[in-house]
Amino acid sequence: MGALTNKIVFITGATSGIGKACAEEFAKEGANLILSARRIDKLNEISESLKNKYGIKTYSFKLDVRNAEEVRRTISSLPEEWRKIDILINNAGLARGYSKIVDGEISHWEEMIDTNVKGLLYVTRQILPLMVERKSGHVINIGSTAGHEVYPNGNVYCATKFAVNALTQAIRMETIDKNIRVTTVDPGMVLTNFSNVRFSGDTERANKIYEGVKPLTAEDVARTILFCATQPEHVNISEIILTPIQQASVAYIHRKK
Ligand code: NDP
Ligand code: 8X3
Repeated sequence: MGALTNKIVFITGATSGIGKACAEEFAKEGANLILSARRIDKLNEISESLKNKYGIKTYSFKLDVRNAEEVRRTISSLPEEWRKIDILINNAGLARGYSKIVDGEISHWEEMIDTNVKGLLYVTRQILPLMVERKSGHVINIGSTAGHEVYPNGNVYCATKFAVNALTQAIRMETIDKNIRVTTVDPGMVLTNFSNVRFSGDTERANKIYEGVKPLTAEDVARTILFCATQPEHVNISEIILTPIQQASVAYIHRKK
């Protein structure tokens, strides 16, 4: 028996990086998984592999968290046996671009705000009522050190992660009498596809971000998320900030030559 046997965990953005690593870590503990993201082929591959490896159940579907109607339709039509969601991991997110506001691309701002803030809200709006009804559940948002400190050229991405931090606090207060746990896990530099997405496939620029640093791995973050999810039921971890040992703040980084 794993620590989460028979629990249902819903993960957004499960095709890559932290979301994918969470799927693996939670499957190891016996959780049944609802996996969502836009790339359905990749999602199905991950889902099949976890079922075979850990003997868990999975339910996967294509979901773009930016589309409020798609979020409403897909979640409201979950089969009955999948509606008792114990843990929601609001992970889907991205940074796009790295410019000063004076030079900013409006489409980049919209993509980040629509995904990181509005997408998180749309998904939470559908799943939180199910938790409130059952007086049980755990919402885990993936924030960032960028939700605590701003850095030049990070502007809108940072603003979205500050918003995640604010929304986490709001959900926590608003469900205080509903026996629901609410957590934000806020990593610094993690080696995933994040920087490739930020620089729209310019791998040279993306790789420079990690020059001389040993970044966190997606598995490091997933294990931290699992830690939050496996505490005794009366314990709420509000916030965890984790960074590589070489990173003391978003922009204060010791790079080995
Ligand atoms: P990845 O790019 O590796 O993974 C991002 C995941 O989000 C993918 O599975 C992607 O799936 C999904 N996603 C993106 N947009 C959407 C969308 N509109 N709808 C549904 N799913 C979407 O990056 P990370 O794993 O690093 O990022 C995960 C989270 O961690 C993000 O919220 C990010 O801000 C946060 N974070 C990352 C850090 C880092 O340094 N890497 C540090 C701190 C926080 P698909 O494309 O298939 O839809
Ligand atoms: C990602 C970390 O420092 O690139 O959330 O903004 S950073």
